[in-house]
Amino acid sequence: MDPRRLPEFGGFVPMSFFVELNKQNVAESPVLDEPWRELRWGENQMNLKYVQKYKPEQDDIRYLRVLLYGPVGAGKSSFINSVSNVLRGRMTIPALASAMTSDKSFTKKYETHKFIKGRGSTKTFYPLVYNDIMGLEDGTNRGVHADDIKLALRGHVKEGHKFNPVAPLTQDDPGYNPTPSADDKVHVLVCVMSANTPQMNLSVLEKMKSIREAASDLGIPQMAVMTHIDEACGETERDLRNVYKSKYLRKKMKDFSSAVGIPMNCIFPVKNYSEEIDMNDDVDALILSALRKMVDFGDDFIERI
Ligand SMILES: Nc1nc2c(ncn2[C@@H]2O[C@H](COP(=O)(O)OP(=O)(O)OP(=O)(O)O)[C@@H](O)[C@H]2O)c(=O)[nH]1
Ligand SMILES: [Mg+2]
Repeated sequence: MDPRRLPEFGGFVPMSFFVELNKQNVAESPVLDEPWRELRWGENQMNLKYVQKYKPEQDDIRYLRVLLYGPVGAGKSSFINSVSNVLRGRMTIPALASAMTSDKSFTKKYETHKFIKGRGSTKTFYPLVYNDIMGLEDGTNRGVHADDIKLALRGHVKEGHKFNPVAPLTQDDPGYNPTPSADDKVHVLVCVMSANTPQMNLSVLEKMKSIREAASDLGIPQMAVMTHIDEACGETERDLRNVYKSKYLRKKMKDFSSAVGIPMNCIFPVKNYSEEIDMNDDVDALILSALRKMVDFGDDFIERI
């Protein structure tokens, strides 16, 4: 019998129907069957303890300093807030993030963020600090100057210095610190980029490259966090545990890795706390996974200096 004359269809079925059926069967799934990177989702407490207990061994280094840089609006300030939330186990907002989309950086000053440990008379700070910085913008004389970030790497930028995109910091400037201590210097450099943006701008990429080269010359370890993974991939938005199954996010990470030159095993996808009002274990698991590596890489560097 002609397969197109199936009785249940009561007559003739057009061939395009079968072609369509076949297409649906072979339509590619956006997720892999197995994650390409193993993440143990149930180990939050262990990872949290690891980070909370960390203390640099050297006497002259009170803090392990992490410097974040990246394009405007990538989620640098939000990442600091997320780290603070995870360390303190509740929602906090130490770094102001901007809810407005703009091509101009919301963060303008060089600011160190410390995280409170304990309460009342036992109040101290974790020996892990983050420096937030103005975002990199497209074009010359816009956004933070790459030379200013290079000075920050060596500890020459004073706390509270307001970045001037037109004139990078010089030695005569009051914002210049001529005698940085060992813990004014940066111990880990972290690039923050969003998974939810199309290809990165060439001039921003050039700035990132020169910052990376300066950090490499100083031997500073470098890694990256890829934010906005929820907005970039529907499967990951539905369930964060799909992050390492998402073909789209894997491709995005690979593209980013080759564009900026940071190896895949130093790139960590995260979802920042943005619209949640309560803590979430899966959000924490990704933040902690990146945080643990920042502590390890930074500590390795501190051990070497
Ligand atoms: N959905 C989602 N939103 C995010 C994420 N990370 C940041 N955001 C939002 O993105 C916006 C910009 O984030 P910011 O943290 O201010 O970005 P920034 O890199 O500090 O920006 P500048 O200081 O302007 O350079 C805010 O509205 C955040 O709530 C994320 O992982 N997922
Ligand atoms: Mg900011």
